[in-house]
Amino acid sequence: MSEVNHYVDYRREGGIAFLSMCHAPVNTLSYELRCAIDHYLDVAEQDQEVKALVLRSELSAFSAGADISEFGTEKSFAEPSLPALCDRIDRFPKWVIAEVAGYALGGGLELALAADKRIATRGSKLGLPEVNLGILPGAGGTQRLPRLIAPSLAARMMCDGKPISSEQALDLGLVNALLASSEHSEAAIHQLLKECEAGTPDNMFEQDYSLSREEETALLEYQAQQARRWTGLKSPQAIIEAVQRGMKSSLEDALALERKLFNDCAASPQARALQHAFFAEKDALKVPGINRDDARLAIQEVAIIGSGLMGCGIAINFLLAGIPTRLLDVNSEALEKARAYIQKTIESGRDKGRISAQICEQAMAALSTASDYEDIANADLVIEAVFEDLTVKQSVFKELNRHCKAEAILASNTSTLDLNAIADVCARPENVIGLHFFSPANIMKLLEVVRTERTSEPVLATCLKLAKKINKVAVTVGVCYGFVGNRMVAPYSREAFRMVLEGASPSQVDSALREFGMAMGPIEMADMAGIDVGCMAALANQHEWQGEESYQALQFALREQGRLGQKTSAGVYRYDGGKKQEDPEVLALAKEIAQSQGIEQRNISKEEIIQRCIFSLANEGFRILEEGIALRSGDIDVIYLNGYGFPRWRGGPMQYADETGLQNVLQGLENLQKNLGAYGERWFAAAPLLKELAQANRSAKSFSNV
Ligand code: T1G
Repeated sequence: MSEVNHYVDYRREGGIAFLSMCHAPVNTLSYELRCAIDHYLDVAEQDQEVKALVLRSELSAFSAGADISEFGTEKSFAEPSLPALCDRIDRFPKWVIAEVAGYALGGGLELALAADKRIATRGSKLGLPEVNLGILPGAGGTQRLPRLIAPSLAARMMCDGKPISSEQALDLGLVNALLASSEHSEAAIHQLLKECEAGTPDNMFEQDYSLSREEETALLEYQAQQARRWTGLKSPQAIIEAVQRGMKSSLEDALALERKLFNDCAASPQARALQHAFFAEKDALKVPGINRDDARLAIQEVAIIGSGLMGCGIAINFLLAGIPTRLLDVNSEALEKARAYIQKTIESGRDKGRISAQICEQAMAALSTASDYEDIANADLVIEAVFEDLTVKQSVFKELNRHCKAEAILASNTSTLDLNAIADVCARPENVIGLHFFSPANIMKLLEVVRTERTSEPVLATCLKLAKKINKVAVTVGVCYGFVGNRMVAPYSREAFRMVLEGASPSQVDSALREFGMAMGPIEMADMAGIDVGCMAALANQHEWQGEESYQALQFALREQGRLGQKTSAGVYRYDGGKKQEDPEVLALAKEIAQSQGIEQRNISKEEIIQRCIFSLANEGFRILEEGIALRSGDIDVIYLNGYGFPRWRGGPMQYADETGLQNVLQGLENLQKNLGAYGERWFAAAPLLKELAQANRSAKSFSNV
């Protein structure tokens, strides 16, 4: 007999019932799918012919877990809830085998853990990634996994949130058999059932478990090792508690503990932030009128103009994706250095186990160099990564115009300049786009894809599709000075340097922002990027700060002294032997500048430091939204999470503003405007869109340019 509904295909062959989930695209365990599974569990339980049940998928993946879009709605826990479904499978009176193909994640793996046996196709992935969403496995995973494999390894798997391969799962005893492919499952299933014949189906509720001293020690040692990485995070600690206490309790009590810990985490701002980040990264790829799958332009050869650090980093992305890449530079010595740098970087990835030897070999074979524009005439995509000067870039594009084939995509890696002005010198401006990589370009995930007024849809679609191929998180933005990321970092950095003039020490500013969760403080970031680079950007953007020299004065003074940051072992900080130290000379210089500008020095609280920097960041984000430079607030968050070290568990500057409440952000800006005299008057005027949304009691997320 066989029945199909939208969610499950059910059939019985002899004594074995096959319950195949078919809820496209990834079998998320929505309320409807849970009801269908529950219904066919009834059918299998009542059918006397059925001796065993196989839980599998008709799709390429077993299941992506609970439906995250249901979170916060009553559907999420409407019966049959996922925990109840797993408990039912655990107690099921007949043998249950889970057949995993593709991946079983979150609640999907928890369903499989509740089965008596698990078989998996080679290359499939099994994981409990809930920690990445600010929660923990909430359908028995924190209790069944440590009852199937070593508890300390189970905790590590849940706290890392990364899936393991089916081969690793076999080694750990998490799966009972591996399949070459799902076509071969019948034989494995019959073999497993034969082994089970003598026994009765497992029921974890009726078995005793304990946590050995060694395992508890290993668990606590792991927790101690991770303390720094888990700063600000709730759910990893909750997982450790769930395993440590749950393993000393009956499964019934342990599941009740899991439920309590899950609800605590699920109600936290960081769960909202991490789930926001998950969907924001998916939404960022949705650009009106653009379908990545429509990307008609095949990119089979890439050329990079400029063999500096950025050019090499960009090239490595394409080489590792197996795309032939030619590095062009007029200086042959620079090309040799570049080739050596690229080889060293890729081989170091291989030696650290991040890249296979085969990928490493293919990558180096795909690299070529050239010194003449004629040599890149056949490139499908050319990315210019030369000196950040508009005239220089325009001259490069004139050459590209002359030598590249008509359909070639011509991209600039500029981080601030006017791409419309670059497109103006091209015969085919519709082929011009910005691909703003972040240094180091082979490491940083973020790619700002900058569309000019004339960039064509096929060119944009091709670049978005290519971004996924080179494993980048792409966000489509419009043209303005600094696009989104760098434009917002200007006021953020302005406040940091201004507060040093007002009496805060650089390390006070940086440690306040690090404590907030930023990967680096704004001042140490300026030292890393180069004080001269900051000054150059300021001069290029002079219209923004004309007549307000205060906050740039310290950087220009340092540049005059040749203190350019880490690269000269002295910038705002000193770097003697690489160790960063506060420099009294800089504090004295800041005081002198403050006096010359009539700025009264005072103690500045950590709260003020954070508010002035982060509210300035968000305020600029609202201006960017109202100008249509970014499509949605989530796009801005994705940029800050993936390119500027903003803490993921806060969701991004716009999510932070929403979590703070826009009225509170508005009130904060108004207070700063009032309390900081003429400077505050000038720089803390709230963006009109922020005012509008705050007064309408709306969120940044509720606004969209889509
Ligand atoms: N819930 C809702 N939608 C999901 C989803 C999920 N769990 N997983 C994927 N999608 C959507 C995604 O937004 C996209 O939608 C489409 O499916 C294709 O995904 C109780 C509580 C599974 C590895 O954290 O990691 O179980 O954009 O483009 O690149 O303990 O999606 O097409 O409209 O990403 O092949 C735990 C999250 C949930 C897995 C597939 N599970 N998903 O990657 O396709 S919490 C996760 C992923 C839980 C239990 C707890 C990836 C993927 P759209 P995609 P992909």
